[in-house]
Amino acid sequence: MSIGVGIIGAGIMGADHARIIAGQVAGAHLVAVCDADMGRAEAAARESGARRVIADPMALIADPEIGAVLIASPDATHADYAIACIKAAKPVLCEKPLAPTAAEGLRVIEAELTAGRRFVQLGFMRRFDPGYTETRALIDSRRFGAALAVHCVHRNLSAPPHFNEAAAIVNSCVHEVDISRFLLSAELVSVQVFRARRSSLAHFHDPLLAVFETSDGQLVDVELFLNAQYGYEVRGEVVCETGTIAFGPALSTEIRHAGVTATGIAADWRPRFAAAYRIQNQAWIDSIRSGKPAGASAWDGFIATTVTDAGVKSLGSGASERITREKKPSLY
Ligand code: ISE
Repeated sequence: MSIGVGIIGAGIMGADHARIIAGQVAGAHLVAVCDADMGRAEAAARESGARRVIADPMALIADPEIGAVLIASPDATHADYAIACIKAAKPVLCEKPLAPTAAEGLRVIEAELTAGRRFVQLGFMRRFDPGYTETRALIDSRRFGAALAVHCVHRNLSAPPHFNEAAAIVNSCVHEVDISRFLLSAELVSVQVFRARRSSLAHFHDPLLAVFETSDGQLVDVELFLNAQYGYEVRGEVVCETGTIAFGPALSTEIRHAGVTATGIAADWRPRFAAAYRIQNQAWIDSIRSGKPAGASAWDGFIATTVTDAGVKSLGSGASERITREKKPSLY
């Protein structure tokens, strides 16, 4: 039987997920969309063909037609909605981050522990991007020896007006936190954030440079430039003992004309990670049907918040901050 999905949040990601669930995922159908802005919810429902618009997120979670919930509302609301879904025994795909702080993220872990079951898949979609999965398989094969260091580039066209330095860590850099753990199969033990010379076009100190140290002694550097002006670009390179592995950007056509080579650059993450979102959402639905969890767990989301907490602390102290090592419950 097809799983009825309800989406909380009809902003840029909620609307995109509505399109993906309605048109690109097998075994599920979109029942309803919810947003504090009814006009926005109606527009997303119209565009995706969702039958209903529900004003209250808690009513959406309780709705008997809805078997699974996708949370794409503002970051600060993720934990409360995820906990409500766990209490209602409904599987959740929750956009990243799990929460803006570890203290809030921990509440979701406690709710799953109380329920004795995992309900949450975290939307770290890069884990499903073909470039990242291939890179991880190459690292695991040790074909080029051990992985020693990773360089990451994370650039956005421009940051929204509500963004600041802390949001750059909590909302954007959280992807590199998760992908470092995913690619290297290691935990992060420290983080230090540096401020580069500030772009005159940014409304907060941008770009930032973050450096993580892993439990295996590897270093990961991340250039976070959220007002790069020219487009959206996410890529990186893993340095191994006898070679390097570069990942991203997603390939598009390359044009050679009039003495110039040109490739398109996406304006935001949706086209760049279109395959990742589609594969992620299908894996979510498949995992509900099979009972076998897929992708990042609430635990992965929680661990990421412990790192971003330390990153925000480093913004204040200017120093390298240790990350508290958490003991993983057997549920995960
Ligand atoms: C945004 O929220 C995302 O999740 C994108 O993937 C990321 O690249 C961007 O920096 C975030 O603001």
